[in-house]
Amino acid sequence: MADIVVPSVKFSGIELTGPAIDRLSRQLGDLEDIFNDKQALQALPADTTVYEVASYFPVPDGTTAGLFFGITYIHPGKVGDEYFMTKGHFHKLRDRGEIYICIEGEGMLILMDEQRQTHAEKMYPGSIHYINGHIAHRTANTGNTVLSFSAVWPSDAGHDYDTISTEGFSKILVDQNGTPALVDNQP
Ligand code: PAN
Ligand code: ZN
Repeated sequence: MADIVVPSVKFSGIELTGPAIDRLSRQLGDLEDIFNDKQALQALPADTTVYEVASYFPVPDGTTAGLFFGITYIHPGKVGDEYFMTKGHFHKLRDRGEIYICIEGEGMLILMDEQRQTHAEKMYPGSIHYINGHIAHRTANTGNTVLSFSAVWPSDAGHDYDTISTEGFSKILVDQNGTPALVDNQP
C-alpha cells in the first residue's frame, strides 16, 4: 500500500460519493405503521419518497469495534399533522451509541429510553447529537427543505425496528399551528 492515500469516499456538497456507497430509499408505502393518521396516509401516493440514506460500510455488518458512516436525507412533508420522519429504532446491541451531525435543514431528533421516557433535540446546521446506548432514535423534518444529517455508529450495533414498529414511541411530533410539538402518542 502507498504511504499516502487519498480517500475516495467523501462529501461532495451534501452528497456522499465514492465506490461501494449503499443507498436505500423509504417510501410512504414502507412506512404505514409509523404514521398515526391512516386516512391522511391513504390520500397520499404510496410511492412518495420520505427519506433516503447513503451509507459507507468499510467493514462487514456485525464487525466488533468497527464504525459505519451514513447520511440521511429526509424530504419535507407531512402525513396529517405528523412530519415526515424515519422509522426509528433501538440498536440490536442495546448498549451501542451513535453520533448525529446535522448538515442542512431543520428538524428534531426524538429520543426514547427503555422506560419509554421521550424527549426531543432540535436539529440545525452544525448541531451535534450524542445518542447514548439503550435509547431509541428517530428524526423528523420540521422545515420546508431537505433535512440532512450524518451519522456514525458501531458496526456491530444492528437495528431493532420491530420494537418500534409494534410499540411505537410514547410521544409523536406534530405540527401545532406551524410549531413542532411533542405530544402523547394516542394511536
Ligand atoms: C441512522 C438511521 C437513518 C434512517 O443511520 O438508520 O437515519 O433511520 P431508520 O434506520 O430508523 O429508518 C442510524 O441511526 N443508524 O444507526
Ligand atoms: Zn441508529
